[in-house]
Amino acid sequence: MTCNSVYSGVPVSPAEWGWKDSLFPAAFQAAASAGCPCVPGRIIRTERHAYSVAVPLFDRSLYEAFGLQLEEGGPVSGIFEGVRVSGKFEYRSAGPADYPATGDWVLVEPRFSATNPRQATDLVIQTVLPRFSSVSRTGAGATSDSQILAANVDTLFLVFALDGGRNFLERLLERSLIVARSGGVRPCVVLNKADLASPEDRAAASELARSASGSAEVLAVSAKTGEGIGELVRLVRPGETVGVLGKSGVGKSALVNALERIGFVQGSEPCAGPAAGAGSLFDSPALEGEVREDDRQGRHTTTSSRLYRLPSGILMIDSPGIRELKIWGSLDAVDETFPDIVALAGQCRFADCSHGLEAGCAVRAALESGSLDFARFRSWKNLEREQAYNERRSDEKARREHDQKWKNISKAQKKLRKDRS
Ligand SMILES: Nc1nc2c(ncn2[C@@H]2O[C@H](COP(=O)(O)OP(=O)(O)OP(=O)(O)O)[C@@H](O)[C@H]2O)c(=O)[nH]1
Ligand SMILES: [Mg+2]
Ligand SMILES: [Zn+2]
Repeated sequence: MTCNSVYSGVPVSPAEWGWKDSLFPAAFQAAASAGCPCVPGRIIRTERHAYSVAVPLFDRSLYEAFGLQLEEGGPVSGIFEGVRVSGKFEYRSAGPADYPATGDWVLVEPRFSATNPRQATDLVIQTVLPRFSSVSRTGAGATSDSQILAANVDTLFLVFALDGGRNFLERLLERSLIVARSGGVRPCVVLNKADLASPEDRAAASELARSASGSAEVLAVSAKTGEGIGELVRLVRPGETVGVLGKSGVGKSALVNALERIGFVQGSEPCAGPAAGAGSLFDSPALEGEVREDDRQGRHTTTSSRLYRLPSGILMIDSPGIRELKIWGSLDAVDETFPDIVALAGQCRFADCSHGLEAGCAVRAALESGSLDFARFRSWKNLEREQAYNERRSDEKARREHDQKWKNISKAQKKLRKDRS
């Protein structure tokens, strides 16, 4: 199969695709263990098992170190579509979480044209570089059944809609904060559709969100009128990757488009249209859907995650809406989201207090005095229980998968020996 380079030779630097120099050592190591001449590229779109990969231009010395012979025409670069993983990759993978996700850095091996050795006609994905962060909607991260919405994300917009429907829920906010924090991503709460809310409702939702979010920023914005979008852009630096998490219809894709329209790099004059070359929205804006009139729920318009390079230099990954957040993060991330309760629990007389009927329980005292909201306490209890269960389950599963992988390898080796003899 041949894949097409859509913007071949567009001179976009690695940093403009969100590359961090801390990834170099991992890339070298992966290239050495893959034993092939490879270049790093970033997954910008995932469509079943075909990927779109942006391959930036690295310094010449990098290609030489990777063992890639360069012709006069220079190294491979551009946006490639329909890229697949190698057979070896498939053989080694235990499950979906091992496969590339949008935002991943991968090592791709270029295959050159027989008639023109300078022209790469095909790319094959050999390795996924270790993720520095991820937004995962199921599974405890380490196991193969977790579904990764976006990888290598710096900031995650937790998007809610102030449209009077059930689109701003404290409980969902708590879960979303845990998803961000356990994935190693900085959360930022975005209350969208502020144009549809009365000033009172807006102030009340902002206040509620602030008290639940701790140190995370909270902004009320409107993707429709553009209100607050400037402030949102200023929270992120060019070259950073932003993900979005929220229910269908809250306006995640509309936010991507609103940020696209803003079109300026911080501290500089607004520029006209998309940045030159390797297009921001390289063929179309993010698709926006309708919401149902009765309950304001969306229709799952966005069906797969996709990375956009915006004129402001920000990289944005638009993701499908979440139906329910069965988050599986870490217990640490739960604690970080409920610092008030953790502090109270620290004052209980017994270290293993279950905050039931024990004497000297500071949590129960706070509940009785009304200084701690009962719904918040119940939510914390449930999340702690859920997390503890998931952590146990994931440890077990990781062990089973490890065993299975080795069983497969030894089976394959046995067969190989038999075939040879
Ligand atoms: N009034 C108003 N409407 C908005 C705003 N943002 C988005 N919308 C509308 O809300 C609808 C849903 O927006 P989308 O951007 O498709 O929502 P989404 O979160 O991407 O939904 P999925 O892709 O299904 O997960 C569209 O009709 C948008 O035009 C806003 O700030 N104000
Ligand atoms: Mg969408
Ligand atoms: Zn207690």
